[in-house]
Amino acid sequence: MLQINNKSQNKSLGIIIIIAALFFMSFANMGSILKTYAQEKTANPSLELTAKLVGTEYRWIGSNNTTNPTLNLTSGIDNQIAIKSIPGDPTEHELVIEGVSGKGLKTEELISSDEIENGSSTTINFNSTDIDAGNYDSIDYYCEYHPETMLGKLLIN
Ligand SMILES: [Cu+2]
Repeated sequence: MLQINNKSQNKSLGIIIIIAALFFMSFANMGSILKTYAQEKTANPSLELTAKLVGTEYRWIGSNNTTNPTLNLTSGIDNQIAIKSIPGDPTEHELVIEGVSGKGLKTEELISSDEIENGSSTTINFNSTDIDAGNYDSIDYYCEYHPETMLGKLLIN
């Protein structure tokens, strides 16, 4: 009698362990699903640059108000980068993306946008499969007309 009881207790314990394991596995899965969702949600708004006069210098301002932000791009997909100008500001801006190699000595223009001015905006598509990212030490962006003050980095993850 005691032995039967023990066996059924062991069986119940086994079932409880399996249920607990499934429970935690689904939780772990849920975490990664939520994480992926959060990354997708935050990926796009960060790829927005507004040309703004800050004091006496033009800067690229990111969507979360950062100056010349590092743009985090996803490899292998089209990353849309939007650039905007401020209405009433007649100064022209143009986004250029370049690959930098040879310890900063060699630069190669990869893409350039249309010009924006006076409230207009445009987007460019950047897909890492279109370029050989391994050829470059870094990939940078800048404004054709204000390359000293409107510049930043692209990170491809
Ligand atoms: Cu500019």
